[in-house]
Amino acid sequence: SAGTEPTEVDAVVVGAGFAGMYALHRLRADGLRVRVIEAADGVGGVWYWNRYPGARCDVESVDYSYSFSEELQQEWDWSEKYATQPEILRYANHVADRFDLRRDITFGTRVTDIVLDEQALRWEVRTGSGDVVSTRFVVLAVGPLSNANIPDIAGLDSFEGGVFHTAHWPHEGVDFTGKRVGVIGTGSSGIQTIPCIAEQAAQLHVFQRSANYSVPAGNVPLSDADRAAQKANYAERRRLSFLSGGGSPHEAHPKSALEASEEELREAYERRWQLGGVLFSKTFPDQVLSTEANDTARIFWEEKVRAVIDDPAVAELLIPKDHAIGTKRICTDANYFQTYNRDNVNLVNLKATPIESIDATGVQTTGERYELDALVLATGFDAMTGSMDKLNIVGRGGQTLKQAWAAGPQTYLGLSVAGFPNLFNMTGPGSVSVLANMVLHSELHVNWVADAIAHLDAHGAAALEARPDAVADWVQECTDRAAATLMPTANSWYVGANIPGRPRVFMPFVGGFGVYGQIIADVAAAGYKGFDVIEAP
Ligand code: NA7
Repeated sequence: SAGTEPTEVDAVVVGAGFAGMYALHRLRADGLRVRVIEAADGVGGVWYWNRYPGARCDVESVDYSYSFSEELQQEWDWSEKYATQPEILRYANHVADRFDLRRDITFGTRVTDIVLDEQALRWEVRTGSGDVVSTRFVVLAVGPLSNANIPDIAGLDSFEGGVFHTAHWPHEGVDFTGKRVGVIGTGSSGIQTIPCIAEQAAQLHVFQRSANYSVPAGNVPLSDADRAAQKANYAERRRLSFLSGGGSPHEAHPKSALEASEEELREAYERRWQLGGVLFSKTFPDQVLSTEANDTARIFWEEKVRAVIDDPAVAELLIPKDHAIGTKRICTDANYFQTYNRDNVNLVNLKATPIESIDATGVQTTGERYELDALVLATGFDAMTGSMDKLNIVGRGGQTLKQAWAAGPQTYLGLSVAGFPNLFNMTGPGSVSVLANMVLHSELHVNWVADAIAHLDAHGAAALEARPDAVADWVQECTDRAAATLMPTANSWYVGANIPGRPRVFMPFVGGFGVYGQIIADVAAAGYKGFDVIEAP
């Protein structure tokens, strides 16, 4: 509560998801006074909010978990290869209890303003509850996929059935039994939830704007023997993960897709298909580097998907025509495409007949009208920068972060912004971010920041601030690396294409998690090259 909160701290952490929780643990262990401010009533970030039926991680549980504590790794038992949302949330709560995190977290409170005092080099953090905290460091751990995108559709507010965004799902759940349900959106969230809702609802209409690539998730329960093997091998697995492209151990085929024979291609894709999971899009090392290589995966995928859909006309609509496979995050599913064989499921092609309006009882497209009792918005997020834009972050000269990023996010290493000393951003634009395992990425970032703070203190320095030239170089490097791939060619949320008015900039660093980790470590080892280390005022 406001009364018991310290008004002077060393670090304010915004958000108590995986990055924020570890930031608290690590910085507190380093002797800092830390205050975490979290809008939700509990820890877990995206796993607190995204409670829709079918919500599950697409990174293996053994990887999508903290590595910082060997005791934690050994004592926690994952029940499935890919954990469900409730299990991940239980894990987050377990971590909060085990490391006594809650006493330094203010829940149910939203940060509104973060304003620099340029003379003192301190930040004033204000919250919606009227709290004011003065701090030396700010760690933004708000998450790249946390600001829900509510589509701008005429009449949406007038709908009298329930409207449920996947990222704001009611805690008590929703019973669709006997109901006529509409789902708008066929990204990862839609593709996970549609098969579950189809089993319950009387009738399900799926409103699809763009078809998406999805592969079988390949989830399986873990046996005691599986868990024992994982626990015995953690050290090596983590070592490989921190060197890997995406934060989980993976070895691509030794050949380029263009060098491989027809038989080798088929064998490799089939093996990945049977295993399941997002690594299908990394079967060959060059799959997103050229259209020719990409086509080998796309053709295999199409054949697999057409084979399980009864109606060829429906199959045609479900096959993407507008982007290369893997250039939007590939989705993983359990019987998604088969769901369209059900009598109670209907696919509405919004490309042919866009939604005109919504009223009290249904959705009107330019083609037909659909009477509905409930509407699910699986419409995603104002990704990467959306949650930071909602904060009034004011740096040097009264410039806001939003102004500084008007032409797209401008960071050095994804960690720091010129004009915003001692403000660090976790897993956002300019870092590998959503292209990697976010738990290990969070650890990497937090450890880097904690080491940087220790460096400042060891040298009696006040602040670390990215230099404008280093920012310009980093933005260029991220752009160049992306341009050497097919990744920026898709209208994805990686380039902000899903939000009207966003500048088109490819935001994540595509060079790989291991490479990125080495780059930021080298910068630190070189005495924070590219940063100004500012003396005490
Ligand atoms: P996504 O992947 O952004 O998917 C959102 C879906 O909603 C996508 O199919 C969109 O179509 C659709 N959408 C968005 N706005 C509209 C409007 N106005 N009308 C119709 N359809 C719309 O979000 P998810 O939550 O599924 O997944 C986000 C990430 O979370 C995922 O990649 C994982 O990393 C975890 P579009 O493709 O834009 O035509």
